[in-house]
Amino acid sequence: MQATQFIWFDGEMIPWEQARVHVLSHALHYGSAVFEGMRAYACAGGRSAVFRLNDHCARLVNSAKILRMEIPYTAERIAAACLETLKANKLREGYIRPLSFVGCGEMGVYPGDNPVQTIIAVWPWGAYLGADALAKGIRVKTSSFARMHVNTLMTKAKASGNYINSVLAKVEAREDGYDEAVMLDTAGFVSEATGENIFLVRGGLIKTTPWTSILGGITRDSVIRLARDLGYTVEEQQFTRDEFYIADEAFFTGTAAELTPIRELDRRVIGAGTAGPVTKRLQKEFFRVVTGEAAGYASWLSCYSV
Ligand code: PPE
Repeated sequence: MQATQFIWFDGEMIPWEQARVHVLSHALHYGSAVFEGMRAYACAGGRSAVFRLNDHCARLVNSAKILRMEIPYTAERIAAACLETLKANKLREGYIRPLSFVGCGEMGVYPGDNPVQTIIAVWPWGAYLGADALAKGIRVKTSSFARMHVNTLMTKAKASGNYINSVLAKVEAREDGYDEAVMLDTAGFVSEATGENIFLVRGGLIKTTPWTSILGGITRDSVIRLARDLGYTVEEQQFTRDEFYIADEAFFTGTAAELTPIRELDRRVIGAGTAGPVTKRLQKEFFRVVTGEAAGYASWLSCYSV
């Protein structure tokens, strides 16, 4: 990770290397934290824009609500602080990571009155799944780990503790020579990847997993809207791994992964084994939208200049 200068820490802008927490923080022991990931893109005329800033901050607050954690800031305050942090670091494009966590106080599972602390860090972040991934697509594997059951952990909360399931799957996939893992839900249907939602294209129809065992991806929501605006039919429907094998095209969506084509699942080549035409069209449109080049999506962009 490429360090920047300042981290926003409960209302103060402090030097990156001084942003420390106590080792007895509740979140470190029990995973009691919620976070977000956003991207800022450089636009024309020296301006920049954070993609769907307000929606991400609203999701952060909702994640906390699900966990019964009280963040002492509104979504609006956190959104403003994200822009302040980008400007303080003079970052024209990069990744934004707000995190609210249960801090230090009483020890034990019950979080009690331990303070909820919030940080916002920003840093430059290139292609998440490797330099070639966006152009050529990636190789993925069905994980031996199931996505957590909807009553085991709350999949709609972007909660730190949930990510141990992702870490297990990601490590397995990488050690087995794949770029990413596809996880099935506990009923056996395709759910999501370790940090991405999943789309298939088959017979001109676009399909993505319903909002059940997945995190409601903001990129997913954006791509559904873009695809429909381009005239495609998009269905939110369960599908199995073998439907995935015989798809014409497949891709992942996520803030970090953006829109990454999938060229292989479990050693079955998907379609032509490269980014397909629908994937490429949506990818192109996505990058036009996030950089402010497509008309009609201005409400998704929070502009700033450094
Ligand atoms: N599912 C999961 C499990 C997930 O973590 C993400 C984002 C998504 C779907 C897509 O959501 P959205 O970004 O709103 O479209 N994963 C974040 C964390 C990546 C990381 O390595 O950290 C991200 O993409 O920022």
